[in-house]
Amino acid sequence: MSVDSNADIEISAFTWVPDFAKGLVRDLRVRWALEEAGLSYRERLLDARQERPEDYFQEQPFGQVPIYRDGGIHMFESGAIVLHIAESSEVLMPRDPVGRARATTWVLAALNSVEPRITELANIDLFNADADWARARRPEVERKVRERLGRLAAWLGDKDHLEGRFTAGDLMMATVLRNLRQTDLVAEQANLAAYVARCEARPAFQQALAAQLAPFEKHQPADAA
Ligand SMILES: N[C@@H](CCC(=O)N[C@@H](CS)C(=O)NCC(=O)O)C(=O)O
Repeated sequence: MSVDSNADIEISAFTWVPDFAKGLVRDLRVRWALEEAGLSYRERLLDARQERPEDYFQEQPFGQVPIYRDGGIHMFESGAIVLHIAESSEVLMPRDPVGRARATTWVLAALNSVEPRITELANIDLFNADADWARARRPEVERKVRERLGRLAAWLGDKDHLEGRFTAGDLMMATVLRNLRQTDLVAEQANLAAYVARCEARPAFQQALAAQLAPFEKHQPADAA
């Protein structure tokens, strides 16, 4: 694993999260990108159940994870961070302008066109499942997610990746689609399910996932056992 307390790059993450969030916290994207790029990083671990330290709001105005620091570079927003890391990695970002434009486009498509609908569904399923408003709203939200996934599956067709080879766009899209794991919506599209599995099978993803999960074991709160 590339977590190294002496590394120049620092990212933030949580010490522990409940089961529904394990493997989905957005530092995973950054860890994965760093693994793909072959870069080591150190962790700043925060307690998700406590107020953020006041100085953390200087790093992330909304108090969320992840942040990224490397020397004078201080960043927040997982999409911006992944694009930044991708600049130094041909694995994540093709060198040719056409390939770069397409990879960047897919990172933004994942975050702007796919993630909002998926987040709305996850908010219903994970936090509000029993609320009357959620029961009333869910079918329409699910329909909209299914519509987006259908279009995405049509784009993907029988390709292995969104643009023929793995890029930061696939990394971002796969992490977004994983937020549907409480549903069968991805499984409904066989090529999408295979696509997510293909991305998850990458050694860099596996290392990133293991690194996110590692602190959770150590910091398990007594009332969560
Ligand atoms: N748009 C932000 C969202 C970050 C975000 O939602 N982080 C969550 C964890 S996945 C968080 O820190 N939640 C705790 C909170 O909002 O206080 C990004 O992509 O970095």
